[in-house]
Parts: sequence; C-alpha cells; structure tokens
Amino acid sequence: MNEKKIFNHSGGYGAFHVKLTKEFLKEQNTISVQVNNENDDIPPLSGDFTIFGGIYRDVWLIAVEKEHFDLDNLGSNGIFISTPKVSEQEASVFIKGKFENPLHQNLKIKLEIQNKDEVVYSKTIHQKSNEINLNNILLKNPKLWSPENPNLYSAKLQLIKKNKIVDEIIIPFRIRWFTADTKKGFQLNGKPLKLMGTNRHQDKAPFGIAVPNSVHRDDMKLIKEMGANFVRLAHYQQDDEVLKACDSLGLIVWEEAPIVDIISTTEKFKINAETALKEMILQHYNHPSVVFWGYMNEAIIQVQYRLEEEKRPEMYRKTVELAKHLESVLKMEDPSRLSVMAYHGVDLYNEIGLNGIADVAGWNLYQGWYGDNLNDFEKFVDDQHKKFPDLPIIISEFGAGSDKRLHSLNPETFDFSIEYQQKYLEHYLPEIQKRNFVIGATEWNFIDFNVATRQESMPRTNNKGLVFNDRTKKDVFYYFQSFLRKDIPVLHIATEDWKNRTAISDEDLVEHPLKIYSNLKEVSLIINGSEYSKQALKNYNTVYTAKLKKGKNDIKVSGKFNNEIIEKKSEIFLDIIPKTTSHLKNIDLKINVGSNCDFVDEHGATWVADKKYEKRSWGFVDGEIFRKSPGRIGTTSEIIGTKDTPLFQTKRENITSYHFDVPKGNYEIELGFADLYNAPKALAYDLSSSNSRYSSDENIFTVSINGQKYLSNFSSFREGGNNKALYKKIRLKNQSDLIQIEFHSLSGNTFINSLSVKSIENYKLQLNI
Ligand code: GCB
Repeated sequence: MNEKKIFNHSGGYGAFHVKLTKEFLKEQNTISVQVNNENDDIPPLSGDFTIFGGIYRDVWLIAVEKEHFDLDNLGSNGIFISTPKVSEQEASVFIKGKFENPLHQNLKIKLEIQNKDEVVYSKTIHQKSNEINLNNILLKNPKLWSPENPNLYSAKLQLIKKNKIVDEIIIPFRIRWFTADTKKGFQLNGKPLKLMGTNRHQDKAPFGIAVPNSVHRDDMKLIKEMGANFVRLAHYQQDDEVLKACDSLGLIVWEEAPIVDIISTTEKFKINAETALKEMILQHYNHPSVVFWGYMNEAIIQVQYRLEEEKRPEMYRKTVELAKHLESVLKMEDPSRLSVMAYHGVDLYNEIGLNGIADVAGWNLYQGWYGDNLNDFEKFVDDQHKKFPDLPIIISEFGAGSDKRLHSLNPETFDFSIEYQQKYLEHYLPEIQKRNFVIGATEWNFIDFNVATRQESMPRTNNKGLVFNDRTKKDVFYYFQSFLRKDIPVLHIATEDWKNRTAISDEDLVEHPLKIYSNLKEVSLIINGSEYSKQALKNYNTVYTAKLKKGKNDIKVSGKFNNEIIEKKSEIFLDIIPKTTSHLKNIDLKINVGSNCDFVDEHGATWVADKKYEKRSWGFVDGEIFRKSPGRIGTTSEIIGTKDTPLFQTKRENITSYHFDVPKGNYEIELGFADLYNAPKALAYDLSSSNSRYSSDENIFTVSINGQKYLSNFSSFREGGNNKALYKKIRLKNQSDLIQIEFHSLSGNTFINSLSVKSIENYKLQLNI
C-alpha cells in the first residue's frame, strides 16, 4: 500500500482479505499486488496441468462501516450455515459467525430466511457479544436440495445500529442430508444416488486458466446437460462462481486442496497446506453442493522419481503424518462433510497406511491406458473392496487420450484415436455402475487442457476431454449423456469426430462402422435412402456396418422415446482409395507407416493406416511396429519440426522392404523419418562430421529404390537430431510394375515413419536430397 509492504499471503487458489485501515491510507492511494510462483513451500509442488503465473481471479475493494460482519477469517464471509438435523419433516439450521464492533455499540442482528420469494423465518436478536450463535432455528417441511430439485434457501443477516443497517449479508444455503457406505452406496435425502460425473480443470483458450466467470458457469451447465450429478474440482480450490453454479444447477461437488504428486517435509509446507485446506473449507462452507473435501491427489506418485530408494520410506511416513494432520483439521473445521483423497492405482497407498485415513478412497485408475488391460480395472477395484470392505470408493479418475486427427478400425491402447477413447470409456461406465461399493466416479477430464510438460500426440495438451478445449463436444460426450440421462431422449450419430473418412477398397460401396449413442431401446437407420434393419442398443450404443459410397453419404437415424419419434441426421464424406494399384494410372498414396490409425495432416490430407503387402497392392513386406514401451504403440515423445506429430510418433522398424505394385511411369516418393535415438551422453558426437564414431545401437542404414541407392549411410539422428521429422523426396522413372523400397542396416535398426507415392508428369527435375 503506497509502496509499503503491508501483507503477505501464501497459496495461489484461496481468497484472502487485507485490511486497509487508516494508518495506511492517504488521500490518494496506490494498491499494488505482486505474485510469485517459485516458492517450494507452497502446494502444489508438481502437477499434470500448466500452472500459469499471474493474478486471474477477482479482486474486490470492499468498503465497510466500523461495525461489519467478520472479514478476518481466512477469506471467508464470516458467517457459516449448517443444517445439523434434517428430515423431510423438519430441518434445524445453525448459523454461526462473528462481527466487528470495536466501539462496543449496542447492535442487533436481523435474520430472515427465504425460500424462493417467501420469507419462512425471521427474527431480530439483541447481540451481547460479537459472536453469532443461532442454533434454535427450525424449519418445517423443508424443500430439500438435490440434483433434480436444487431448492434454494437464503439467509439474510443485517447488522443494525440504532435502527440503521450498517452491514448486510445474503448467504444462499440448501437443506439436504447424505450418507455413504459400501452396502447402500451414496444416499442423498435417504435415497440412493450413484454419483456420476467428471473432473474439471479451469482452462480454456485463449484465456489459459484466467477464464471469465461465464466460462465457469457454462462449463457447469454443460456438465449438467451431460447428465452428471457429480463433479470433482481437481486439483485445487476453484472460483466461487463454479460453486455457485453447482449449487443452483444441482451438482454434487468434491473440491480439493492443491496437494498434488508429492509433499515437502518442511514445517512451512505443512502450514501452507493446512491454510489452503482451511481457506477452501471456510470460503466454500455454505455451498450445499459440496459433499466431499479432498486434500491430496496421488500424494506419493513423484517420490519414486525424485528420491533415492533409501529416502523413500521416510517420505512416505511424512506424507501419512501430514495426511493425518490435514484429516483432523478438516474434521475440526467441518465434521458434516466427507473427507476423501485420490490415489493412483498401486497398493502402496495401503501398505504405507495412507488409505483409510479419509472417509472415502478415491482411486485414479487408468488400466487399459497407462498400463495393463481394460479388464484389470474391475480386478483392481474388486481387490481394493476385499481389502477394505467398509470403505466406500470413488473412481476419481479414469480416461484415455483422443486426438481428432487419429482414427482406427482397430483401435489400441495409446494410439490416441477417437475410437480407443470410446472403447475405453464404454468399458468403464458399466463396470462402475455395477458396483454399489463404488459410490461414484468422475471421468478424467471434462476438457482437453494445457500441460506444459506433456508431449504425446498433441504436445502440451492432455487430450482426455469429453469436450475439446473450445468446448465442442466429442462424440463420446453423448455416450455419457445417453448413459446418464433418463429424462430426455438422447440420440446421437457418432460421426462428428470422424466425418471425413478414407477407405481402401476396390468396391463402389464400402463397409464402414457407424456408431450411434442413444438411450432409446432400438433405432432404425437409413443411409442414402437404403433402410437397414432395426438394431437394439446395448450399453447405450450400437454399431451398424454401413455401406458407404464415395463422396457424401446421408444418414438418418430414428427411434422412439416414450412413444415420441426422435430423428437425427448426419453426413459422412468418404474417399475411396483403390486397393488394387497395379493398373492404376493416377497414384496418390499417403501411408502412416507403423500405425493402426488413419491420420489427417495439417493440410487435411489423410495418411492411411499401414498394411501388409499383398500382390497388386502395396504394403510392408517385413519389419515390426515400433513400441517404445511394451503394450504401447509408437512413442509419446514430442517430434520437432512438424505439426504432424502423430505421423512421426509411429514407425516400422527392422524393415527391409516396402512394396508398391504400380504401373510403369513417373513418380514422386516422399519418405518421412524421425529417429527416436537417444545418443549416449558419454559419446562426444560431432554431428557435422560424417566420419565421427558411432555406437552400435545408432540407426544407420541405406535406402534403395528399385535397386538404386538413394540414401547411403543415412542417419536421421545425425542429420536432424533426436525426435526430429525429416522428409526425403525422390523422383523416379519406374520401368517395371513394382516400386520396391529397400532398407539395409549398417548399424542399429532400419525404420520408416511415413511414405507417400504419387504419379507425376516429369521425373527429371531431380530434387536435392
Ligand atoms: C492423474 C492425475 C491427473 C493427470 C491424469 C492424467 O492421475 O491425477 O492430474 O492429468 O492422471 O491424465 O495422466
């Protein structure tokens, strides 16, 4: 204030109040706020989300009389409303808090409780002390809050001095009760309610995390529209506007303090973690939507990477100690809510005694994505239930990445295809639904969001969203909607994410899968005027084998919902590439070598999934799909020098031959390479010198086409460096009826990432390779 430091606050997500009293004020004043995000004692210390710097939440200048409701309690509004006893017949309301009365004035408080526009309770109290403790308020036949009926009450408190209102506060609150156990699951107001929803990060281009309030509100509306009744606000306290939206829309909330991935064992960290937790609880205490307070996410996941083995047990012990401390703080501040933590899918949380501290175990499970098979999900969950039969479980995360540029008829783990994400989620939802001890689940994540350190198919993006970062719905959004909504008909032709398709076929009509997401019992389909037989929905989807022609295909789907006819239309545009190329005059082939996916490049051209060579067609003769780690196709490392990252993240290696049966003629061939070779640090490389020493696992090979050597001693690594996309263009007069590309290893592996072959008029114009 006026260039004098008057206040310091640690923590980036909670609100705080600064008192600007007379001693600091002049006639003209300058308030400046500076922020710094480099302190190691303030959670979070890590996290899979971009922590942008800066001030991005609201800043208010609040002017008050000397007598005012407390502004000195960890950024809260000083008044706390709870409903300790609620039934359908009666609710007891308890209001506590404080006000400031420095001159010991004679003050009254007027309280009015409203439901919609009706005043249901009012009372004026002469205050002897400045503590407010109103605990004998009874409301008859309360209108209960629930996701279907988010009934609103509000308490208006006025601070009155000599008949003058000196301060006023209006606090929305709702009346509801809940229980959770492993037999009956979660119950709200005495009725079972499976908590189903998604996680939400604050992130939208072009704002980054500095999203306006309208985005907070619209996100919650979209989540509600999807049919969710539950949202996890991961991994930090979110904007008040989010909570307000959840209250009024009827979304049950898990909010959490930002302790992510690893803790620090310092005393300062402990204090800051505790403050962050208390701020969140006190600031969002009155929001009825909040049912769960969380305080740690995967709190030990980074330990294995950051600490030597002998230091780990101590770190685990300290993490458990901190968790116990935070649990007791949480229960002291708010015994009415359930506590929860989220763990990643390893038993270590049980072994070190972290699991069992909170009321509910949250498991972030990615079986079938980061590892294992899809079925390992239910095995893991059932095993946890066996170990802790009385501990309710929430599947706090499950999800798979998807990139709209990647499509596959044979989706597999980590290919980032839209189709694999669908397959993954279609496996998880029914398994979650089946189990009562799983009281809820939140998919990871509602949106595609920024992660500075993430590479994968879309570097710096975690693409597990049900909607894209701009909030365009992915087709899989409608799977959730079909699964979750019973009140409205949902009928969606899942073609939005794969409208422009490419097929390899010699037929005029090509069979292609056409998926429909719906909560109707059965649907009828018409494509280009031809009727298909009715299909019943299973797990809220059905897949037709559609017969598509080249160009535009008109699709119409219909069905009945409570006797009402529902109809939807869509289109698919199909390009057909002839499979038999041996007599084809005009060749234009682009191949995503070593991949099961079609890939659409930045110019909109499709690089088709790779295939084995067949006579009169094309394909690889030998070699194998490159897998950086077992079970995953390609690499997740970023490829530089291209926007077509996925094209270069997969490759075929140990290949000796790739064939194209094509007629005589002139061709341009483009070969794409990206070496994922990590040069051993010990070897001093002089990349500019061709005769420098190389190690035996370095990839050096020759490439010949139809017997002529085009690349000799070729090292993509030496030419471009590690993970760099390189293109080599060759023009050729093909005198035979085969283009045969041959690879011969001099050291390490041969490989190729992409290939294109196209007919040209003139081959003479040789290109410089
Ligand atoms: C997790 C983390 C979350 C990540 C997510 C992922 O378990 O809690 O922050 O973003 O996995 O996508 O890997």
